[in-house]
Amino acid sequence: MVTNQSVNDWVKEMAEMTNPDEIVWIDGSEKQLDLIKQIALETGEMLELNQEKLPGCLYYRTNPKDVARDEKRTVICTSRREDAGPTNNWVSPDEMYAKMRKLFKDSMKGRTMYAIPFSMGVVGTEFAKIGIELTDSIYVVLSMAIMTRVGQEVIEQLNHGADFTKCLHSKAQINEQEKYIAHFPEDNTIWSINSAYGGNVLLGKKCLALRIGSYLGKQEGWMAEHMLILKIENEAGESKYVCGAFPSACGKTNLAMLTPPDYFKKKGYKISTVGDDIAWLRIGKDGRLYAVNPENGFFGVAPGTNQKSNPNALQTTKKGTIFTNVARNLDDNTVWWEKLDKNPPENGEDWLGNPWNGKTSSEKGAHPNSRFTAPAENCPTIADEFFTGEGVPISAIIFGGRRAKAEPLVYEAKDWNHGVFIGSAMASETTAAANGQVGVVRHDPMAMLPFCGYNMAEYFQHWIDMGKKMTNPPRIFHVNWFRTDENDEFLWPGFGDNLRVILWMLHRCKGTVGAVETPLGYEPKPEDIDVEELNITPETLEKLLRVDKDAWKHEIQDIENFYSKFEQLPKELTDSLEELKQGIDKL
Ligand code: SAT
Ligand code: MN
Repeated sequence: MVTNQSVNDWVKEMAEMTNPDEIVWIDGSEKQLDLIKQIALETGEMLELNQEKLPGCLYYRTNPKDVARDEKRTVICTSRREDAGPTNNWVSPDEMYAKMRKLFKDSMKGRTMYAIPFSMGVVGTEFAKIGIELTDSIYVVLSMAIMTRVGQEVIEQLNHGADFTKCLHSKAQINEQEKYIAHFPEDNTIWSINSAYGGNVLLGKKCLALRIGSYLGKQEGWMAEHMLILKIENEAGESKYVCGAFPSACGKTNLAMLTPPDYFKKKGYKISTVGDDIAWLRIGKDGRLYAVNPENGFFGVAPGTNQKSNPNALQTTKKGTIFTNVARNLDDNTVWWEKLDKNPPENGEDWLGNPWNGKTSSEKGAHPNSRFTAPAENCPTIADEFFTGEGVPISAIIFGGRRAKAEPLVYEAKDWNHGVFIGSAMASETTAAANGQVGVVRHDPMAMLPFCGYNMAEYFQHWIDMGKKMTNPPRIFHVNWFRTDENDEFLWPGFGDNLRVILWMLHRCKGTVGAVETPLGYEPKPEDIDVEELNITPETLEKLLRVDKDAWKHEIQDIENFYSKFEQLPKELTDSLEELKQGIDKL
């Protein structure tokens, strides 16, 4: 029972506005979640999948116009416009509250309001933050129960007076004209309406853990980042941890669950997964940076996930998973998506619910941004440290994007501030994870463009300030697994072989290999990347590492254009840009 008066007052106020038939507090018990699941099955909101092959798994379909994050409808509501900055949509809090109150009025009439007490991070740890999401969607309840830590322990924290983020969601009418995902950082509040797609409605994830989280991190001296966290154990049994920031749908889940090539496996290398999407980072007493994954599950892109690309992710989805907007095999009531295997169902149903023959149809069965929502504990490679929530010391931060040209396979920043510059200047081809055109290059600093909850110039400054506070900061690297040749073929095999590049980074951290200085930063000497048992020619490696003068002249112009959005950028960044320009000119 919730005895915290401010919680009860707030829930009452929200219920008066949205007018649900009843309010149900989620206690996180299996019994209650099962009951709620039964309701979803009875109303047809969700479907049960083959319980022998996929025990505890459910199927869900969103409205066809509601299949991805909607950046145009995502707003940051701060009193002053400049606090949201030039990269966010801004509306004043008063105006947005007024507009949304009208939309929320009676939006839950005839429905149940579920109150979900949740924690991002292991309850009670230094890193953890609490939220309550009020929602009229069972899909949200069941998904939040996978993605966050839900229930009694959180209620106890609240009853002890813990601060919490006030999250309100109503699917309302799923009216795309009136869809809003609004953040009120000054009030620690998130309101989302007229969507039922994960990124817009699982408010603990991008909304709290990144947008509100980044704002809180700036105030409180920590960082909320769009990063995977990976553990690497070497042949001597030593463990190292790295974080990687990549835009949505650029392979973070695959990198986080990487399977080492046989050659490294035989030598005793082992990879474990701490997180695949979000990292919260704090400086430890020893002056190093420590990371936790605040989530409790994976909300991964289904298409492209297969036994070869990511067997661990596939295994993770075999029980207790919700599949959204994938195709169904009606013969055995299982799921299918593009590139799962070479055996699409003949008697299938596509993500829209239409009859679909995967053998003959030229249409896609699954939506390109179809997803699995799977418990982290299912993951065969999940790291022990995930469960303690204590924070792992980070040796290296990796920035990367999806870039056919220009960006080399890997380079290392000269120092922390130069690394901040590299992160601020990174760009990537857009993917199906957000509404809009796919495949256009856009600047996405630190992969946080859609997720930074305040002015990005101040966010860059925060990065620089954090660097000053660390006596032993992580080294910073930039990677590009996606560079192509003249025939548009990928030059680098990617997936498990990315370990080879990460091992070079760890050698750099230890100081056991040298490097070549380029205008971009330090690149590997080709012989220092271990390509044993990999079929790659020295010419290909050379192409992967080449700094192309003309391409970089364009790149610099693009960075200048992007930077011109900001009124004031940290001098450290503009100095680095100037230095890069001079270096490229001299090539
Ligand atoms: O849809 S989510 O924002 O949760 C996933 C992503 O786009 O990174
Ligand atoms: Mn993401």
